[in-house]
Amino acid sequence: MIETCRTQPFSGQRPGTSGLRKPVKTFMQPHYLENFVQSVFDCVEDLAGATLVLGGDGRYHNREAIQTILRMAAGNRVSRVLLGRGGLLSTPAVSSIIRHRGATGGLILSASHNPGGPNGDFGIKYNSGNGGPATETLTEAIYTRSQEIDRYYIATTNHVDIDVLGDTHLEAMKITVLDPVADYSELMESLFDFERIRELFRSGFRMRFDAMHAVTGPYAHAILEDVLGAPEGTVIHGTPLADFGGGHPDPNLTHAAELVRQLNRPEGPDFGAASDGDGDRNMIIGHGCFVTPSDSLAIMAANATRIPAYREGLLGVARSMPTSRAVDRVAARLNIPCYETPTGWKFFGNLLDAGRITLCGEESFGTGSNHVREKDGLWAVLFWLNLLAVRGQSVAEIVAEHWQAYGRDVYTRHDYEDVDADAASRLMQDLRENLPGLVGQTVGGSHVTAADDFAYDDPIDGSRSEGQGLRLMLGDEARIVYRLSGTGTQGATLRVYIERLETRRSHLQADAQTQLADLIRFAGEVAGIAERTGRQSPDVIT
Ligand code: G16
Repeated sequence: MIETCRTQPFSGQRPGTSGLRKPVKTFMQPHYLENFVQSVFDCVEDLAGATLVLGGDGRYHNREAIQTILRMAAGNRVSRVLLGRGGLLSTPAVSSIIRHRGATGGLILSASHNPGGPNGDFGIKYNSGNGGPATETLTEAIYTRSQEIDRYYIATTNHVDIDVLGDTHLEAMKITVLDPVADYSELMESLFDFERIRELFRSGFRMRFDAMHAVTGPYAHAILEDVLGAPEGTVIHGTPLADFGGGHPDPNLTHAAELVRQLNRPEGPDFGAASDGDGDRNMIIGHGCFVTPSDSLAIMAANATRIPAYREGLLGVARSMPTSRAVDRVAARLNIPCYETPTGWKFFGNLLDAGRITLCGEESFGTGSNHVREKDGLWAVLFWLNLLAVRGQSVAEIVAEHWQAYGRDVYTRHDYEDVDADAASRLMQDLRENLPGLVGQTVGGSHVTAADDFAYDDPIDGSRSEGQGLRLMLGDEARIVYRLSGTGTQGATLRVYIERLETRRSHLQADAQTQLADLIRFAGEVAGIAERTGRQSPDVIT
């Protein structure tokens, strides 16, 4: 039976950089999840009779939310749901299933790299028929709907078994429980030279992949160990846990500290990688060598033709605005276009769909290509494995050669987390007003040559996105960017991105914090970070 439940709007259901993310406790309030899901359903065209993909990263509340969404999908006359077994699907796997099985769209349950458990975060986002995150136009429509909603539709059936592969029914709706890994693994095999990677492992090459007790565990065990023959033990923290083992599933130098320690030991492995809660982020490290996400994107672009899927060359590349300009230098040399978009994977979708770009990436540990419409953690790891196998060099050697050829965009990001939200927005507002006066000032020998509030005009659909981050451009190809994160759930997170091009060979390997010290100091002073936030230093440095 389908029931119509009366409800009232909740304030604050506006999707952020990537869907709606809130503390689990917020999502567990009666009607909270239902209101948002119904708002999505009310905005998706041709929902009745549609096929949807559904899965999440396995965090606390995932299984309960899946049951609710299944009953609501039946209540809204969806004809079929493709569901990952146990409610698990990585974000790139959802994107791939939507595309390859011709689904109308999909719902992903994840708060990405945010901690899980009863006191952690939960999240939900809708991906459209191209497999990519809903556009800003759609997320705004969903938000508007959530502010006027007064009813939702739900089947009264009790419980669906989500752990057994195969078909079941809920009212008239068919539910197909899929192996979460199979389709994705096949797609990866079609892109990379798996035989070459097998040879690499056979030759004694050692790797550690840290799944951080999140969704990529089953994918990494299956692909790296079972299919590619990496020795057992290559994948660490490979069992998804509802609270990620109490950890923070964010693949960076702070939160994947154990992996970093292993790679830095003299007898440590040759290659290390990690992924986040929902499997779309990646961190790449070599033996004693961390590859910044911006450099990783540039190195991938420069070497793409060595990888089977990209042998024909790249149509173009794109990066989010705060990502370093390392990839721009590669694009210039390859004579291909390079687009600069706001933060958020959704801004790459149109460029990928229109065939303007093949590779794209962000400083926030995200890289991807036109094979899906999400960033893809394991894809990036396989790309690097394939590259290491073909070049027969270490990660450090590949990075060093790249810097010698293109220069090094020395880069760092400083995050101030859980800052008072009003103080953070005043800081940004005042800085915005002061931008014109900063032009012409000199800092540590560099001149501020331009300053603006970044806005993006989408070349495909003509939409304009304003207020996407404050930029100070300096001489010597230096830059400082300030943004407020759109993914945090506590107070505000201020991100400051600092970079400068280094071309002197003797300085290429120097420590980034030391090399950028003058710019870091200037960035703090200009925005008054210490006085306004009460913080003397950032919480996370990457
Ligand atoms: C999301 C988005 C990314 C974005 C990142 C950080 O990633 O998909 O495009 O770069 O958030 O955004 P912000 O700087 O606003 O916090 P994920 O992995 O969290 O879904």
